[in-house]
Amino acid sequence: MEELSSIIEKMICTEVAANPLEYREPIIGYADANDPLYNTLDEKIGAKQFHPQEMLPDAKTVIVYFIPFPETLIRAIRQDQHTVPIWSQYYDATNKLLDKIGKNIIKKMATFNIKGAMDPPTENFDLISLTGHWAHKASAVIAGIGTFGLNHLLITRLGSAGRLGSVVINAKIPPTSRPVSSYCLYYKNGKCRVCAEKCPSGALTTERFDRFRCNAYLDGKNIRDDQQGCPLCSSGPCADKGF
Ligand code: B12
Ligand code: SF4
Ligand code: SF4
Repeated sequence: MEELSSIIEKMICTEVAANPLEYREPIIGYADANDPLYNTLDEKIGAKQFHPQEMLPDAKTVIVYFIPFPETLIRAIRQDQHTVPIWSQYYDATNKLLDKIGKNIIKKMATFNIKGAMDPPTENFDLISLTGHWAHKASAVIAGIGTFGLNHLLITRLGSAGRLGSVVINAKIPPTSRPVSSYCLYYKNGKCRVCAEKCPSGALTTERFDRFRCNAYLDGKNIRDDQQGCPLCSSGPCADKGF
């Protein structure tokens, strides 16, 4: 039988290519559901996180997929405007695409008698603490498809401008390896602070990320559909590549 990883990768790439919006090539990785890093997340994140086995009792693998936004979008967000309609358009459309991909992976796995479970790409967080119980970024870091940047986003080899999802399954796929050093220039050599300098709300500095301040800014700004989100911390040199 064809390798499970190759079936999953073909499915994700086909879904992304068939989408009316353009994207770059998805990055797909696998975390061992028993990776000891999962036991450290409550402390690192400061809120109770689901272990993969709380998502699916006999979880063995977490599939993570990052869908990088296209160069046209990255050129638009680098113009430093606070409202970028293409960012809003991709924000909504990519959430739907990620949800569809996750549900299709679970359906496909069922044809091999494999169980799957997932959480939606977003809207799965507590509105008071502004923290989710299943953080896709944490699984992406454990699967090695990227590292955290000063912008508090996942930076992959194709950058941080993109969105990601994850699915837990009860079949074993060999885990992908983790990069040896950070993809962020600030963590690499201290030579970049662009995301913090661009942040219009003051939420992001070299010392901290104040999610309440970021959220208050987003709430105040996102009045119309074409104003959703803020692209500025996704628009630095790591928007389209990791270092
Ligand atoms: C709640 C939430 C928000 C809240 C609060 C953000 C927050 N708490 O971080 C608000 C509304 C403010 C927000 C804003 C944005 N969000 Co948001 N958000 C989420 C959500 C639902 C949960 C995030 C969460 O709980 N994070 C907690 C932890 C993981 O994040 P953290 O505190 O930054 O992690 C630090 C430490 O805890 C530690 N750490 C955490 N885990 C681990 C694991 C290991 C192994 C290690 C070593 C360290 C470590 O290091 C991290 C960096 O210092 C996720 C979807 C999801 N369920 O995953 C999307 C998500 C994180 N958001 C996303 C995006 C794109 C945005 C915005 C750009 C939206 C916009 N403006 O248009 C901004 C960016 C703000 C920023 N610079 O981070 C994307 C991230 C894409 C990417 N490339 O990383 C996600 C994954 C949605 C998606 N499906 O793609 N978001
Ligand atoms: S803009 Fe620079 S400092 Fe900020 S996350 Fe990207 S590489 Fe790191
Ligand atoms: S999304 Fe905007 S306000 Fe929030 S941290 Fe990023 S740049 Fe700052």
